[in-house]
Amino acid sequence: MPRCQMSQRLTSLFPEICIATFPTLALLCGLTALIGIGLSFDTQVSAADDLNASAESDGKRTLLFEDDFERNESQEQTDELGNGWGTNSDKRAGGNKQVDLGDGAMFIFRHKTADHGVSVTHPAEFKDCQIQLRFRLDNKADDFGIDIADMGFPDVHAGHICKVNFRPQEIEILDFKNGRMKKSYRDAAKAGTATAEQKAAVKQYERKWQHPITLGQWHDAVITIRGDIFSVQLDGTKIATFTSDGFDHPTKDMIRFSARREARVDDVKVYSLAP
Ligand SMILES: [Ca+2]
Ligand SMILES: [Ca+2]
Repeated sequence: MPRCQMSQRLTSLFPEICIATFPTLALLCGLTALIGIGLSFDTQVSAADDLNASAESDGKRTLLFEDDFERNESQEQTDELGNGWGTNSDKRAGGNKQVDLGDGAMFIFRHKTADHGVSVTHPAEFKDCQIQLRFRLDNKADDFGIDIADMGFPDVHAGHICKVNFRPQEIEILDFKNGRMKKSYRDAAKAGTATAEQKAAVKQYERKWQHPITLGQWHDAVITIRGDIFSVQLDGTKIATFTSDGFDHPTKDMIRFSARREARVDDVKVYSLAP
């Protein structure tokens, strides 16, 4: 019997007996319960791995691209990520460097002259997808977002279909297609003419989950978009699931990482999922 199953069985059998009668057994029981807590966390992680492994072996998941960033640029003055990545530094930061390769990871940092947050792009065509990566935030005001776009879709601003934002205290999922990036709404919002009804309507396409994301530590994230369901797993635990029909957009073709200030990213894997 695997250790985790055995210890879970022991904790379910022993509590009344040991607390009521034998102090030594009670101590043993407490230790077993502690081990059980540790193992239940492991179990969550391995359950997620099993799910991923089975999706891949069933041929339902196809790797579109991956990057471990174990390389360096030929110079340190401008962005030079290679491997199909682009950035908005020419357009928004006067060509100043905002994304660095170093220590085997991608470091995103907004230049002081930039008039917009940093965007790091990579083409990826799919309808449903799974994106795995590690990220790190170092400061209270930092965030990191994964934005999914259809660059040719005319009904939204700048191709925005949906997005997840990671902040030190929360995770946010947005259906941009029906919500705040829909052209009709965004134009009104920019012109200052959006009505209270329109503003309230946009809110139903956005959700936030309070969840602490420890600063200065790497976190494993898995986001899955399947049909109209967008889910987020962090450090092996499913944290957020949101259903909205904008996620079911059929022709997504670009992934964009965003950071308002700074973020670090590593071990990116992007898969398309079969229906
Ligand atoms: Ca570098
Ligand atoms: Ca790496």
